[in-house]
Amino acid sequence: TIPPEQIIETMQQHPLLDESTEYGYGTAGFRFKVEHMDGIMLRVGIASAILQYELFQNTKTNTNTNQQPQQDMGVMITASHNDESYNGVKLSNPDGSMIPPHLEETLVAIVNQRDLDLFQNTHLKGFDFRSTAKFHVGYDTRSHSERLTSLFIKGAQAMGVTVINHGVLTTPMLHHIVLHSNAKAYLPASIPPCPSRAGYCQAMGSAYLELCNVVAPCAITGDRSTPLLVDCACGVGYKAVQEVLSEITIRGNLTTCKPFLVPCNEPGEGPLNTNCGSEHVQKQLKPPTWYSKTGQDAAKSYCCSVDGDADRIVFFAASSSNELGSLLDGDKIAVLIGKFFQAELSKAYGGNPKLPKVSMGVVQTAYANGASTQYLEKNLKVPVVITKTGVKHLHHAALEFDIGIYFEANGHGTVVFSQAYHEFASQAKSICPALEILPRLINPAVGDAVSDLLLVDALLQHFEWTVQDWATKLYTDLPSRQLKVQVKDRSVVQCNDNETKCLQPTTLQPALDQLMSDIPGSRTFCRASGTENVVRVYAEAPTREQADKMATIAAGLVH
Ligand code: NG1
Ligand code: ZN
Repeated sequence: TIPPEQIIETMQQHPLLDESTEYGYGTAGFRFKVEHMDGIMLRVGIASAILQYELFQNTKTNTNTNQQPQQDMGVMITASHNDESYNGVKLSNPDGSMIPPHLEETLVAIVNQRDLDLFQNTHLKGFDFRSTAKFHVGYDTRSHSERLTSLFIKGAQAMGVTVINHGVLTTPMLHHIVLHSNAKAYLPASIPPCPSRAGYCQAMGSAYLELCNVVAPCAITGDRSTPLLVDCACGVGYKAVQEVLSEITIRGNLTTCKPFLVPCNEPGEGPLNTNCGSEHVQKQLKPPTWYSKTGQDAAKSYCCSVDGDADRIVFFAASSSNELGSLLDGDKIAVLIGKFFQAELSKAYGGNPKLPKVSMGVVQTAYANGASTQYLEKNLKVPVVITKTGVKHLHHAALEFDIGIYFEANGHGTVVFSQAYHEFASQAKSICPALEILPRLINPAVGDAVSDLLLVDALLQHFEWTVQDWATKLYTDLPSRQLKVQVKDRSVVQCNDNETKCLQPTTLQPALDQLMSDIPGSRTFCRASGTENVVRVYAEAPTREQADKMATIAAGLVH
């Protein structure tokens, strides 16, 4: 611990760049052009001790929670799908989820305190500097991430926080490590704690092999005709996929087989997230540009793209070297997982009707393709909840179900399981071993591209489906188009609670309503991004031309 005067001196060396704006905790943390991040990172480090202190204080008065003092928390330094000119920071709760709104408020108040008399801040009054806080830290491959991490560490250590620096990680690895560091409080005994990068890779590799063993033995018994090409967006995903693949190869005695996963597009091969990665594929509806160089037979393509911190994934098949044949987005992943769970549950209840009942639901946002929502509700008869954009909102809503499947259309999502589910799965194990294996392959803390790609691969092998089968056998997406509108101040656009209607400017929604009534079966909405200074426009309609035209008109209304 260093004396307060020295902390203030360090803060003076790293001031907040913009004196007049309040830096907000957006959809997924503080995320700005990198020149703004130095001052923010140091202050987040200082605030980290107080966050843990507040969490502990709150739990003393809240008997409904099983949180105990001194649980580890986490910090990830990344700007996810944004380009290299951005960086950011996201914090993790002890259970690996995103921090709750009251901690975001504390953090924003401390980070934005402009006068340096920090210790008069209400959050710091009475703060005990013998901090027992412990933070796990990870960062992405951006050139500035390591430097920003050291500023976080400087601030945190000044407050007496113990920092465990795990180096370069995927975002979901960091959250998994935090969750597993507090295993006793949050994980059932059937999930062995593995709070490290190596432990994560071992857990993923062994759960994938176990799952294939019971639902798709063909996946791991010989050469695959078509391996899965993984577009790693020139980021952290590359090494993670390599390590998990090597774990699977060794554990599964697959050294003589052709690898079923081929990581492509490694760091250094091009600028991060530029013309590649899940955001490019999902929003531009185009294959990553490197795909044309692979010389792949487009008819057989089996590919996926992750984003810069590997918490999102979309799958695709190309129709030619530079055209997308099919896009399998977060909605398609959620439906695939839901369909599998439903089949396993009915097998379990068929074998033993006395098994306790568990609920299952899917959480989406307004960006979910209307055809997916309809398929879930009408065909699978699974309840669907629509929340605001941002996984923190989806995650929260998913906790209401025993099996809570949540995915944003952009491929960011996972499945959360209740305690009741774990008890059910252990009883159902002899009939349906997959039900007990899945919570070890799925990362319950946060969306995880590596975990998702293993899960999807096992399920496609199980159904004996190609990507094209997956694209056509469930439902057909309504053509949709997303556009970004550059604006001076994105906050002029304000929405209702689940972002389906614009409240400000008041003239906007009536104009959007008129557009929708002109095209039956269409839908459009606009909202301010929480990660970039843009307004996002979404449109879906019965034909591609209508969707594109509608998006262009709606974008014109925003200007
Ligand atoms: P914003 O920029 O607030 O739309 C984007 C994504 C979110 C979420 C965050 C965090 C879309 C439309 N929005 O948020 O879903 O993933 O980034 O990465 O894809
Ligand atoms: Zn991401």
